[in-house]
Amino acid sequence: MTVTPVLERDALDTVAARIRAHVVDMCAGPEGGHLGGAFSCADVLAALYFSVLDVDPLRPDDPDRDRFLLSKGHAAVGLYATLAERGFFPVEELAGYGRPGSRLMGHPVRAVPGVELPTGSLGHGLALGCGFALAARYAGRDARTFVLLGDGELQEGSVWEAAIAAASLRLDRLVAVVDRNGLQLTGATDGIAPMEPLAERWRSFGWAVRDVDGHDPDLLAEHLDAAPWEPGKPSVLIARTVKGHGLPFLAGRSASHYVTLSPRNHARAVRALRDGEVAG
Ligand SMILES: Cc1ncc(C[n+]2csc(CCOP(=O)(O)OP(=O)(O)O)c2C)c(N)n1
Ligand SMILES: [Mg+2]
Repeated sequence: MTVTPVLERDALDTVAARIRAHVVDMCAGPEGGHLGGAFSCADVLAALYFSVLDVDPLRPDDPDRDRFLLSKGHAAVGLYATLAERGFFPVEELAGYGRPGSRLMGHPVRAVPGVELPTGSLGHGLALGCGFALAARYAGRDARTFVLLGDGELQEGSVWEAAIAAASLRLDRLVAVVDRNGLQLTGATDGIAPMEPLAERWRSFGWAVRDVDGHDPDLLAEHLDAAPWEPGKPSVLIARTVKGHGLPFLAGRSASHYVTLSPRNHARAVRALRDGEVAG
């Protein structure tokens, strides 16, 4: 299956802005949502779904498709916005997020078109990604598997078991992205468990590593498109991001982790996005 990028590269910023706008609306509903971590990875999601991934919303079960796993499944609102924008289901369905009867729940499930596996219990996505990559190899398919991890999630030992396995198995069609926003639920990631030098850590586990600005979707797409970067090695892109990026009153703050926006803050957020104010 060949797929041409659905948009010109210079439109990725616009897509990311639309994803963030949907997230803001969803987080103003009764359920609230993980706004901060959805905002930090919105540019990664835009780059993946609108430039990199070989997927077809009309054939979500195509066996030759690339796979994407949102290992940091709590950022579901970001994934829903992206899948809807990409055409996996109607954008109007986003209004039902978190409401009784909706399949758009706090964490993604397979009932949602485009969701490969349920995620949300942190630490499992990379191992599952290894499975997809291995299965593709056995089937003789050259599909790639992408896994998006949180930086706090890296404290789960299972991530590093999977990292060892991927390098040992030479899974060079596997690409991990770390949303390096520096924050987890209760505060600064490095205040809880220092991770730097993060690139060196991954390199020492046998991965090809790139460390880039996570809010430049064109750049992200360029790097992700080019993977594998070293033959025989899995690739990891460390995306340097800001939690809540784009909302001056939440950017870089732990308070952005889970948010139910009041009508006033919803209006502030909409205004901030419209005016393109970028904090952080
Ligand atoms: C195994 C497990 N433990 C705890 C949680 C609760 N939890 C949800 S989000 C989160 C913080 C994750 O931080 P990070 O991976 O940095 O995500 P991000 O900053 O991108 O939101 C935690 C502890 C969980 N989902 N899974
Ligand atoms: Mg984080």
